[in-house]
Amino acid sequence: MAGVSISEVGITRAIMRSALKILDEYSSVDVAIVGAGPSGMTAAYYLARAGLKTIVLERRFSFGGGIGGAASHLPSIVVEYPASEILSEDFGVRLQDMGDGLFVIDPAEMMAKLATRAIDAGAKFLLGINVEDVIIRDNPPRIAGLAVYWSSIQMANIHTDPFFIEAKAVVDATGHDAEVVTVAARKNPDLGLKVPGERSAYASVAEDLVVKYTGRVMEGLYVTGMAVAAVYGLPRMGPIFGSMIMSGKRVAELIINDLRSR
Ligand code: 48H
Repeated sequence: MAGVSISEVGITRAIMRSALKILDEYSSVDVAIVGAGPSGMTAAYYLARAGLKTIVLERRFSFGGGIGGAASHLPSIVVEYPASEILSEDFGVRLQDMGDGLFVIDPAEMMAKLATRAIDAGAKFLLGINVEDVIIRDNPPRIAGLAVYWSSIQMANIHTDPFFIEAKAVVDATGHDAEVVTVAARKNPDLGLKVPGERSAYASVAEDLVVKYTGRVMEGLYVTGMAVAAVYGLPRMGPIFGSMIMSGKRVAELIINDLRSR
C-alpha cells in the first residue's frame, strides 16, 4: 500500500509505545473499578462524566459481566423503573414495555451502550487484568489501590508478583463473590470486614436493599452491584437488573461527593 511501511518490529513498537504509556498514565487514578458488569460500567460512566480519572479493570477480554448470559441465555434483560428511565435517557438504550412496571432490553445493546457511554465519557477499560489484592495503609486504615496481574497468568496458575495501581477510591463491582472486599477481609483481619455471602432469592426486597446498602465499606473501598448482596448478606433478585444500574449510579454519586469534600 502506498505510503505505508509495515514491518513486524514496527507493529511491535507501535503497541509497546502506546501500551506502556497507557499503563504508566493509569498507574495512578482517582477511581479504580474492578469488574465491567452492569454496575461497574454504570458507575464508570457517571464518575468519568464528573471529570474523575477512572479505570475499569476486567478479568475477561470482554465487558458486560452477567449481562450477556442474561436469564439462562435467553436474549432479554429485564429492568424496572427508575432504572428503565436512566437507561433510556442517559445511555440511549431502547426498552420494550412489558406491563406491570417491567421493561425488556436486548442484552447486546445494553452491554454495548453501557460500555460506549462510559468510554466516551473518558473511562479507561483495561481487559484481561485480574485484581488479586488491595494496597493498604494504616493510621487511619485505608485502601489505597490494587495489586493486579494478567488474567492469562492467573489461568496458567503460575506465580508472578503483581504490579500496582494507586487509587483514591476502589470500587468492588465483581459480582456475586465480592472478590475485592473478600481479599481485603481475609488478608487483613484487623479491618473487621466480613463477607457473609448473599441469601436466597427475594426479588422485590433485594432490588431495594442492594441500592440502599451500596456505598463505602471502609475508607477508600466501595461496593456496588451483586457484591453489595455478598458483603451485607442480602437476598438475590435473579434475572432483573434495575438495581445493578441504580447501584452503579449511587456509588458514583457517593464517590464524587466524598472526593470533592476532601
Ligand atoms: C477483575 C473481575 C474480578 C477480579 C470478577 O457479575 P457481574 O455482572 O456484576 P454486577 O454486580 O455488575 O452484576 C450482577 C449481575 O450480572 C447478576 O449476576 C445478577 C443481577 N444476578 C442476580 C442473581 O440473583 O443471580 O460482573 C462482574 C465482573 C465480571 O465481568 C467478572 O469477570 C469481573 O467482574 N471480575 N475482574 N478482577 N478479581 N472478579
